Amino acid sequence: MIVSIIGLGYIGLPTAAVLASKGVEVVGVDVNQHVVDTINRGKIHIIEPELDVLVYKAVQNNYLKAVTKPEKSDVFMVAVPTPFKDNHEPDLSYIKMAAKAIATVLERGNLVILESTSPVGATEKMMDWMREERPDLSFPKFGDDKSTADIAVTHCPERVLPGQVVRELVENNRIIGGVTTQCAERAREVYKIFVEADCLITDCRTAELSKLVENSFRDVNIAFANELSLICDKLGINVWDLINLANRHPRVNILQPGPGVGGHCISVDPWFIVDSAPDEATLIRTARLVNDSKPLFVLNKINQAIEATGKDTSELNIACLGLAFKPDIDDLRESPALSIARKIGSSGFSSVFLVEPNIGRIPSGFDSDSIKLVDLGKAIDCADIIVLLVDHASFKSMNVSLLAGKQVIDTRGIWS
Ligand code: SAJ
Repeated sequence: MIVSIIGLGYIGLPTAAVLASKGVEVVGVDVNQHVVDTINRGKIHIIEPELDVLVYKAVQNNYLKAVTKPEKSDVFMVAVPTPFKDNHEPDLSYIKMAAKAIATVLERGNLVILESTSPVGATEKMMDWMREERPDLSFPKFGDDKSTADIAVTHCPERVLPGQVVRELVENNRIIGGVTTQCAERAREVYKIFVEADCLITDCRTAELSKLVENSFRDVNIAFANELSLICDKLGINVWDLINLANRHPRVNILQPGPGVGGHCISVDPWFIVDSAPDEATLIRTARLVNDSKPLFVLNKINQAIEATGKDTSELNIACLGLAFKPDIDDLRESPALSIARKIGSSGFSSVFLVEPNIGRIPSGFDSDSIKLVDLGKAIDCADIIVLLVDHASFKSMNVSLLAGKQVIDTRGIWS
């Protein structure tokens, strides 16, 4: 069996490597030539624990190769981005491109699996885009288990946690949503090769919504914690102590507040539900707004810290600890830490020290010579104001006495 994986990003590449490690011949497809060349050298272009060794071995053993255009295969897995447009409407253009590219090499008996997080109906749209290109092939009809078709189509949303992807790919339960039950059963055979947990069969629409609901559940819960942090700030109460105490109740499990919610999943997916059911999804929308307002709260805290020094901004050095959207990864997508740091970068400080141990150069959006990417020691030494934005391991383990005499804004509560 040859499996092609379209999109070699945070999900596609680990999935390709895990499948290859089970002795499956995998073709990774990505439009980015640099990504393709990097993988064919046995290297990786993202930071994810254990992935480097897995990819190196897979390429060495000839079970994984990367190409820029799809080739004939038995199974096609689509793991491309599904961002939203300016009005929070889902942008399915990457899925459309992938569908059209796959269609050129599709053959009778192939299975196409959509893994990208998608609004309800996207799997059937993907099928329509393939059908447009290949009127010679028959495709299944939603829910019609009696029909037979040349191509099987399924939605199997990825549910792995960045930072633990390799382990979770194998250990997490998997939802397999077929256009028909037969389609789902075909896909289950593929996932059973590497998934040790349950592969749960449903239809593609339920699978689509289930993924969105999981991330919205987490977003709503983080919004609750973030709202508590605002309430506690107003009432002069330490929110971290409060949450620790409340969580000692047997049925309470409050999450942690922070500078906002980032990443390409939790800050995006709830909008797909809001877009599909705007009048009904009021709590889900409000949670998004609460989480998206948190960076502004942090910027207000920075202004208070400036005032407390009694100096002008232009006389002060500030350090931003962390730019990634969460600890110990290099992923900057939708990162509230990055957006806060960019605002700080254009606020007229004498120097802005960025500390992000997981990246090698300053990201875009920092245009002044006064902004430097430095190590933790230098930043702490030189800064008057220290803003902790990400709870990276190296920040948690640092000597807190070095912060004495500085204005400190700890958005993650690691030093509180
Ligand atoms: N965050 C908080 N407080 C918390 C937990 C998280 O502020 O208590 C913030 C993080 O700092 C980060 C954001 O939320 O900015 C999201 O981080 P996360 O670790 O909650 O989730 P992701 O985006 O890395 O991965 C999520 C996971 N979904 C759920 O846990 C329901 C993962 O299983 C999904 O596969 C992934 O989204 C995805 O790809 O959709």
